[in-house]
Amino acid sequence: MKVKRRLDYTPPPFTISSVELNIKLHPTHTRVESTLTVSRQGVHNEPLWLDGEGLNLVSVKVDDSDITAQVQVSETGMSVPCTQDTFKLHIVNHISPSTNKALEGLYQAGNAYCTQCEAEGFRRITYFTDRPDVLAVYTVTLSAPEEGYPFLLANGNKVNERTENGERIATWHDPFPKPSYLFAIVAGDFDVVEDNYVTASGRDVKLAVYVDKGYASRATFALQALQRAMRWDEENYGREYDLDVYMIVAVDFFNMGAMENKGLNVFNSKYILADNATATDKDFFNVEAVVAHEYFHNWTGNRVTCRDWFQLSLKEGLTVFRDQQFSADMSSPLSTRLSQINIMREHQFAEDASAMSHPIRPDEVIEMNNFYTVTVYDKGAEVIRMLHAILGKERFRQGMDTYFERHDGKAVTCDDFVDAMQSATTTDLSHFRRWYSQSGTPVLSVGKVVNSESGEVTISLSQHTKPTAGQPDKHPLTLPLRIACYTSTGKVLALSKASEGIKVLSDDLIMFESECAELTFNSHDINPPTEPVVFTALGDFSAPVKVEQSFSVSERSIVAMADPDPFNRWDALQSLYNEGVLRCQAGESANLNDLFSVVKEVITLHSHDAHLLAELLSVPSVESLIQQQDDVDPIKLSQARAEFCRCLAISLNAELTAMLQAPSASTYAYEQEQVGERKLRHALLMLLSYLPDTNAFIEKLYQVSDNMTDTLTALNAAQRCNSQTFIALMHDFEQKWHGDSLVLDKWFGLHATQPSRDILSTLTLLKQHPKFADDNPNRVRALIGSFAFYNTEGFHAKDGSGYKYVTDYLMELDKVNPQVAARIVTPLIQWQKFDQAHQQLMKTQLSRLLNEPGLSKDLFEKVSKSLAYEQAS
Ligand code: B3K
Ligand code: ZN
Repeated sequence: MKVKRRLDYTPPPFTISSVELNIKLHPTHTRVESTLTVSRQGVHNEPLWLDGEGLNLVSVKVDDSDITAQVQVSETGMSVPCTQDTFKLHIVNHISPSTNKALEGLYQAGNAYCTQCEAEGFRRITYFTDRPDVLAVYTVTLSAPEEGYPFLLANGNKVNERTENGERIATWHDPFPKPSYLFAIVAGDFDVVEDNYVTASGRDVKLAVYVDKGYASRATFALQALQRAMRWDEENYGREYDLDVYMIVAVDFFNMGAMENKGLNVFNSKYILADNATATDKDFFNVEAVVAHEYFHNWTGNRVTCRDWFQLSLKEGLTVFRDQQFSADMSSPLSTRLSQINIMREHQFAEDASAMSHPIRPDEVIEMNNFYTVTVYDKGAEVIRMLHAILGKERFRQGMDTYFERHDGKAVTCDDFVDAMQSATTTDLSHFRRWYSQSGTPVLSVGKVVNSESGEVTISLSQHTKPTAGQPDKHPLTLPLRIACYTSTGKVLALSKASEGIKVLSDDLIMFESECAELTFNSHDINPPTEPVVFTALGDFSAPVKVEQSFSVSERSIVAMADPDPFNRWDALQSLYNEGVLRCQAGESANLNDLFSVVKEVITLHSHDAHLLAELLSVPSVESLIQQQDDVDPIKLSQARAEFCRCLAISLNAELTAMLQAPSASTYAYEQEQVGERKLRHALLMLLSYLPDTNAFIEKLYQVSDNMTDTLTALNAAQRCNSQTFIALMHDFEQKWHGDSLVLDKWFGLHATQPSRDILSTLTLLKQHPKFADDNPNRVRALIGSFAFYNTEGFHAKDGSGYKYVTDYLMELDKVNPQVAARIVTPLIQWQKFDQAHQQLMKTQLSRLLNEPGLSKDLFEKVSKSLAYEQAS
């Protein structure tokens, strides 16, 4: 299959400055009439190439002459002979939205029509130069039966609406030139929640959220989140909204989270609908974050867009960074940061260790949809965060202002972005740019020598990145390190010397750019041998790296108690837990008391802060533990983790039980104090559920809970604690919520992650559930996705049955929705970390997939890379 390469970029031979679309909606015969204003760029005689897939072409005219017979049509597009330099091209084609189950282009979601064009979906609607550096002004006329389609929506501002012979006809005009991937239309009947927003400069903007009938009350939180995001972007980045109306439509059938189409976002209903009875605290958090993310794209993505898809992180990494800043301002900054770090450690490090490892700006792509990854998004955001640390808040803002000034209305590259940042600082960023081209997770090794005579503390730093798929040679990267050196009583040592390879940016921030280097700290009035000194290098997880540093248990205890940085304090306990799991794996579960006494001390110190306590009491997930080891037997690891949790719960039973409280009398609200209380209850129960006598509390919690967070805490705990209780509560839950698809997804997910011996029969039964459907991505992700990603013992079963089950399903799903299939295959291609036996079983299934006739590009790219990596490694 065809590989596209970043370095092959050439500017488009033709541009299209305006597009007029006339779309007459019909389930199987939607008629699309398109009039394009085309201009040749430069001097050449090439024909005009237009992308088009799955289209039924009716006619083509250049200006007024019919050239249908002269065009050459293939499966991927058409070639149009043309002699003029500027001309109008008139195309008519048909498409069938009701049979479009891949959910790319125009499709039906329930009774409504909607579109998804990023990355390359516009070519499934009509013929076009479907690449992000062709920016055009769109005028769109939609028509559909008056009955059933009271709302006809498109990008921009509505300029006309009328009815004619039972048809509704609406015309929209978007004055901002945009790439085709931001095009959207929606038609259907909805409940609408409306409000307005007055921008900083006094312009009145109409806001509207469209949801399924009967769901209006679940849309108000999203609308308010939008208003908060609009204000925040004005206050923090000086960015205002630019159209007269901002619309969000929520649909139940959607391949991912949401889409930032200009003025007309389309969302997975999961990230819009939220009320006190059905949404968890995490759901509220996610709704606010995703609404903000799509809104922030209006500047970082829409006004300034990507030149080509290899530059995706230009808009995604930056917009994720912006939504992370926003979320930290709206909720608990520490929990927000820790959940981002967990995503990096559980998922991004895993991707970087696999055959799909790629730089945040990839070099080669077969199917672009495969590159909406944790690397491009989350590591991309970490790269922006590093720039933010290096430049500091003010200069970073200056750099952003320059970026917008220089590039508004243009399609640009990651290099253009770094150039704008460089203009705001005297710190040389040329070495930093390597983060855009080098893949893999660097390992930072830290050593410490204390000279008892001089009192000097010498820290040695070195960095190394293992070869990754397609990149055998690695170079040192620029690592901004937030450092601290202090004694057990909290006395801070001053940095006195930094060797070559290090730039000191401030008292606690350095840039480490070489393979190895040294720092020297002066201990003046303290006496290191008697007062132990510790050094930490990665406050706030200041670079996306793994750290290797030998810490004794007592040094970790000092860090957990005294480090100035909350991430370091949390991480010190995480590494103690990691060590505890390792000891359990080695059969030493009787030897954990030294660890537990540190945990006790730390939680006593922080007993007043529920948010922090909840984080401190969370044992690293199996997924993040896997990234700390090689040659992993996932079943043994999962059992060792469970054993560790059980021992921890026994040892801390008194403390944990004392902190465990039933929900307070106040009714549920998504507000931070309550969120902290529920989060702590969850963390405590996740440990105490290893002890059988917690069952009564779990049942009680389920009965008294007035909110989805506590209800799910009870179900999660029951899943671990007592299978009879779990079955009974799940039955009750289904009775209550079977009519509510978002809540029902949680129920499917809980079934899929249960540690049961006959999990595969459970899955088979659930696939036959009347509410399960292969063409509903949320359902498929809830059942099969949750199993593959999070049911360690089921998915990695020794006999390979879990792998086979998922593979069999993917073969079917690939025919319906290749994008979703290619997401769910992720855990299967990440075999590198496992022992030989598991690797072999995983590869056997990957080979079966690769041999499947008619495999999609999406699965082919991931599976073939994964198997080819085997030969190379
Ligand atoms: N830009 C979209 C993602 C599109 C994914 C295409 N397969 C959502 C977002 O990141 O905001
Ligand atoms: Zn995005």
